[in-house]
Amino acid sequence: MVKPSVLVTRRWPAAVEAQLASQYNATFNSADVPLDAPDMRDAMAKFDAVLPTVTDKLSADVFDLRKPQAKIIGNYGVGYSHICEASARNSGMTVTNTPDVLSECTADIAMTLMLMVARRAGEGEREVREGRWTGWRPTHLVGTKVSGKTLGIIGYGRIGQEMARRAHHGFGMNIVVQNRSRVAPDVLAQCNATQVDTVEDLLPQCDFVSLHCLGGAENRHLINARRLDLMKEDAFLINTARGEVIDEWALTQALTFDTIGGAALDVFDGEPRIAPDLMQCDNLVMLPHLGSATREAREAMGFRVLDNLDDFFAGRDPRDRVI
Ligand code: 8YV
Repeated sequence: MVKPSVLVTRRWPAAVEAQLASQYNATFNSADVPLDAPDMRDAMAKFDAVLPTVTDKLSADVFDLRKPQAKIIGNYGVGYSHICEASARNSGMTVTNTPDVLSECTADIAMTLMLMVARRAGEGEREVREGRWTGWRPTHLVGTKVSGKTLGIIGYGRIGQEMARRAHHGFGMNIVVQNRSRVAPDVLAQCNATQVDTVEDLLPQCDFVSLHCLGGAENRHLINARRLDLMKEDAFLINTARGEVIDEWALTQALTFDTIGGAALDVFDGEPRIAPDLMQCDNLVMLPHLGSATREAREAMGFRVLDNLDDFFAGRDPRDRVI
């Protein structure tokens, strides 16, 4: 049987690339430079499967082909707001993602960010490295206690629930949840969490707010100036979801005028470009999209894509089919 042709748009962990090479007629991007739109269109016209990441924009024009060869887009990652859903649906292509295998590691990064911003770890690190540390004193870089505080979680899917587990069972935090659908009582009970109906209900009660909702058009600027205003003036905002969920201009205003305590971001609108104003905010921690960046998670994500491909080309419905 002829092996299906597969394009892998970025470098993947070696073990996964080896497996892909043995099972498929695989083409790898050895330069690891993101594909531009014409290259991506080209890929859709030539390969049976295209395996993109968050750095590939699969907008409507990429699907606008008379006769695409691609039958499946096996996304490497759980979020797929970089793929135009309507166009993918119209084209009849199957789209899969990689849930579960990165939930713990992404929640770990959200915890890292929460602790870093509350305890001013970013400021401290910059001070030490820049040779500005003058020694211990009782008033030096005094932060905010995390244990026992109230954490609001917007989006109570797999990653939101992992975040709650860490915060509640590890740090004794009270958990308040906002989610687009009703969360089952037994799931809430695992972390003694309370669900509220709206983002407006959640924000004023929380010392920390962590975003775990979908990205894309439906949640663009979910956190805007009006909602930032509803946060306590010493509360912290954490984002490991997608950059577009926060209106970054409004966030810069809130950080500059201290209307919130601080923020910590792993994702940015238009990343890897960072809005210059954000760079000026000392009460902000920034990481370069490290949510799933562990050896374990990145390998598991790759093997999960392989499982989805194997199912698809064997005529089965892939377990992680989202379109
Ligand atoms: C991935 C992520 O590494 O899975 C996601 O949605 O945000 C990241 O952790 C990235 O999307 C890879 O495509």
